[in-house]
Amino acid sequence: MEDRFAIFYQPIVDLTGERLEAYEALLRWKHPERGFVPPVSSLDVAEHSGLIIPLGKWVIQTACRQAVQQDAEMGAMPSVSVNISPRQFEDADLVPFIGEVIESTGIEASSLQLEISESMALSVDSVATTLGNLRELGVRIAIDGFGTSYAALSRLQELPVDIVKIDKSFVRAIKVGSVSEAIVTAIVNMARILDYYVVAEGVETAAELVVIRKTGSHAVQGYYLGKPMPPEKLNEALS
Ligand code: G
Ligand code: MN
Repeated sequence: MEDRFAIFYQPIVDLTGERLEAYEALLRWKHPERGFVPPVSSLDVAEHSGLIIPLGKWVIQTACRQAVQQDAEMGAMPSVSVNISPRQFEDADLVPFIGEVIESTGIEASSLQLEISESMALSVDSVATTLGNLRELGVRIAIDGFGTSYAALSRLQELPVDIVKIDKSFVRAIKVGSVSEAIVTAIVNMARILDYYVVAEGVETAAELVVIRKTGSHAVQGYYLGKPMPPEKLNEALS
């Protein structure tokens, strides 16, 4: 895998202290000519062919190993957040595998976050059981793309979830006094009532950050705060 793929990490920053809370592990494909590219189309192929299972396992394993290494080098242990695809989520081996990775890498279980998309959380029947089993391992669960199926909040509420990541589409070009500001504020309020830790993703400008601060989110992620970067760079960003 190492010669064809790499993991980049994107900072998730605390709103009040601008402290690094976590970083999201994002898969990059080493393209022979174009360099590192987000493997959008190949991920789709991987998902449909079942290759996502070994690839996804490699990402979980590598991200946990690098997080422990980071901790040893920096003495700082932000959480690492890993995306789980629908196919991976339905794999019967997911829960035992994550248990093994926690054991073998020595990562603090609470420092591992698993991101599952909101649409998946709402469509998979066994979601509550699997999330419950994962939570028992001590990992934290994040809902990615939060707010896109807004009407389904009552269903989400029944699931064991710790973190919600407000979808980029709400954050894009948000302005003071705009309708999107009102929508994000409403989503954040609702999420806070349910006791979720709220991350606003896709913050690209200083102006967007100013508005997002007012909405009451706990943390932010986006190009303005930091682009996905290789682990060596993250070390520099941490120091
Ligand atoms: O689905 P998920 O939220 O995991 O998507 C993460 C993707 O979003 C990554 O490919 C990452 O590079 C991209 N991304 C991260 N921050 C921003 C941003 O500020 N703007 C845009 N357009 N994309 C972003
Ligand atoms: Mn994500």
